Amino acid sequence: MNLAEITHRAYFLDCYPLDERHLKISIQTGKDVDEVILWAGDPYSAGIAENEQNWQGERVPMELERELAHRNVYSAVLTPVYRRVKYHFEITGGGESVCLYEDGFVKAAERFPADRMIQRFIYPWMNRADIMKVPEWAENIVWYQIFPDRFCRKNPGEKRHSCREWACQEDATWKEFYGGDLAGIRSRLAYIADLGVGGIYLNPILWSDSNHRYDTIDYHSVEPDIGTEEELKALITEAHALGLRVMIDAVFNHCGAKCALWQDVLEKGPQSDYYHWFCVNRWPIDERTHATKRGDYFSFAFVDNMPKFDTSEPDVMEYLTGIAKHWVCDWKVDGIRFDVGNEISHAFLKHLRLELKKCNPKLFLLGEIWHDSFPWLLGDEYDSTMNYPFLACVNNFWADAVQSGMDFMHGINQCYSMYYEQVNRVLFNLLDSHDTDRLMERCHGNADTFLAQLAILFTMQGAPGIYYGTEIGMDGGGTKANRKCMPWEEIDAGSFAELTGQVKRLIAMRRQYPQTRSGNVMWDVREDSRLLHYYKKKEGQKTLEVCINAGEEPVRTGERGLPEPEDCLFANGLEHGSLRPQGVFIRLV
Ligand code: ARE
Repeated sequence: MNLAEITHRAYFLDCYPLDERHLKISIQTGKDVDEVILWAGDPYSAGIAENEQNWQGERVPMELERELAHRNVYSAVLTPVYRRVKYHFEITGGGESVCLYEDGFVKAAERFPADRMIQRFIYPWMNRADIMKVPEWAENIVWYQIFPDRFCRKNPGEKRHSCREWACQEDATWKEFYGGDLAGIRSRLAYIADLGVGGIYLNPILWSDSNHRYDTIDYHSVEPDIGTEEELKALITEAHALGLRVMIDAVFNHCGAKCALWQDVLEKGPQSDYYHWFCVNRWPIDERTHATKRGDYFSFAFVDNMPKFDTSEPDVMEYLTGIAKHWVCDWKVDGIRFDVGNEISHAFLKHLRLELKKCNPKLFLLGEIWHDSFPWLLGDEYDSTMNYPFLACVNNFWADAVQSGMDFMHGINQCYSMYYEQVNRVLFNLLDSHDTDRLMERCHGNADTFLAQLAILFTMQGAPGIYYGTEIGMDGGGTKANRKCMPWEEIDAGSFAELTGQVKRLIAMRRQYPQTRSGNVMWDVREDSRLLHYYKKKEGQKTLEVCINAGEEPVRTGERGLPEPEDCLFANGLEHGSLRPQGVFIRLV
């Protein structure tokens, strides 16, 4: 056995409470391990000053929970009577057995000399306050993301910005306005609810400089071009009446250059009361050239007109906390998505969570982080993250035809091995957003592939989100064309009814069958096949089978018992005895 591939460290992902009674213990090993036994028991079972050599735990066989590309994850769930546990592992592979203690490996057969000091792993106490809790409502939701400028325009009146004629344009750059507004969204709430989604995620809605509104001018005002604070509060009330949650976008990493806070700094320099609110490195700032590239001050990326807050500053923390409290206590938002969520200080996020959860203990806090988000998901900051690794895993499987179904399984298992189970239940899984090519664009207009990928999205654990227009197969690549206007005339004429019907069927299946939301996946995939075949299990429920033919050839009944379409919860590309390439079926077995 390659001992270097065996890793465990008591705490964090390897040993943590699922709730007040259950403690999950995991260990990662190489592929050369056949069995892992957990020896677990109470640290004080034989009294306080006991002889470690004589300590006896109980023998707990560990389950092979997830197979990753080069590692395996074994786990067990304990219910320690006294809320504490001491343990070590006995690992067997290749005909040898070793024990792993906190201070290293020992050959299992060896007996310790009486005077040797050893240290087993210990989880000292399962304190309630330390157990990660996420809003239960967020576990069963499907999100619908709306880019306000492009969703629906209702108020024809004059706007701050001149708006282009509402049309589904290819070249809708990030500088042009089309005038989508809150009244427009309100007028389409029934349409949104009819999709079967359970929540709306609104891209920024505060007074800003651009059509994406990630360059905030005034944190206290709704963007006048889209409506008033009263209209926003009415939208939230009406959404709640339809059973829709509302999550808004917090741009707390930076503001827009026209924000009065930054303007005061530009005018007064170090004499400004807000000079320390930002990351200014030298003064005066030469605004004519790329000041941030030269380092005069820091901004989002090198975007000069997005000066970066110093979120380590208590004044900044208090200011932004007050803004967010208003959204939670007065606007009654259900969730907040944090833009550039990985650059806001942990200190601020810890403070913010404590303050906001006092206002609403069931508030959902989502970080926009494109990579491993674990440091922000320990239970004292975000509840969840935008699961871009999931998007990449699905995208790369189709983009790289060499990948097998087993490669895909390893990729998905990796996504779910990164966080606590509590987080996995509310992961914001997505296949596109306003920052990426649209799903239909990446599927090159192939509706079969598009539906196959949505079938994965809606049968994996987490809180899946679709980007507005997904339901009509809207395409568009890059941040110019991925934010087109919704073609309401065509939608209302039923031009997209068939595809929208398929998407609605997947969402309805998601809501009706808890197996789709379960984390218990049994894979049936091979290294020499691109067939994606897995089973979703949920105690007390029939097993859900998902089968996607991502290969080039049809799958015939001879190779694998294929159902008839009418016997499936969802089927696309399934004819009698054949599942065509990019075809999918989902059924109960
Ligand atoms: C626009 C154009 C860009 C152009 C830029 C120049 O889209 O192509 O280069 O202008 O100024 C908002 C707008 C964007 C706009 C941007 C800057 O929506 O359209 O760009 O402002 O003006 C990283 C961050 C992530 C960030 C993305 C964009 O980690 O937080 O970059 N996403 C948020 C929002 C954006 C928003 C901003 C931040 C700024 O969701 O919509 O942009 O407030 C890899 C990396 C990621 C990286 C990702 C995308 O995966 O790992 O870290 O995300 O690529 O680049």
